[in-house]
Amino acid sequence: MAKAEANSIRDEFSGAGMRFGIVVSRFNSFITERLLKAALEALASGGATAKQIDVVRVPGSFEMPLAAKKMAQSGRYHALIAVGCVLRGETSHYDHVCSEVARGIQLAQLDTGVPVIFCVLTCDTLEQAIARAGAKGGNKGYEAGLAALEMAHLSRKLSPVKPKKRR
Ligand code: INI
Repeated sequence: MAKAEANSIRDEFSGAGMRFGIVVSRFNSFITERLLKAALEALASGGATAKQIDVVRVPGSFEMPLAAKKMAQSGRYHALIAVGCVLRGETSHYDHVCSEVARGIQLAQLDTGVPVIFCVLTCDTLEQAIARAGAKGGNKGYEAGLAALEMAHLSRKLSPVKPKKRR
């Protein structure tokens, strides 16, 4: 008889009983609204209904970490998604926004223990962004929605087990 393997913690993609929050940057909304639409489709594919999802809009990607952290701290969500699009301009502004949003989103999830999916396109051109926010080359928003479903489950499974109360 084959020896038993270690417990495998399976990933799951059901949104039943889960709550999700999405922070969307209005900057480059032509792209971010497409990413949002696809993220909502992915959550719906897992059975998550509109009632289970809150969408919060912020001015730009730079503002997303604070909004995500506050949402995570509220205790209302099993997973969050940060949706943004940063396009390279002529100055170093792009680099500052990119590094701070990535750092801030990572800190938000590590500080709170609530998964925050990084759905921020960082592109040199609008064409590159369109290719990643459309049907043809796939849509990073859809991938982010699936990641949120998966991480919501994994995070719940990896959380401390509550000891049973003694009678
Ligand atoms: N915000 C973005 O989300 N994408 C960009 O491409 C961008 N550019 O290029 O400037 C951008 N800037 C705004 C920034 O996120 C803040 O909203 C702003 O600096 C106010 O804090």
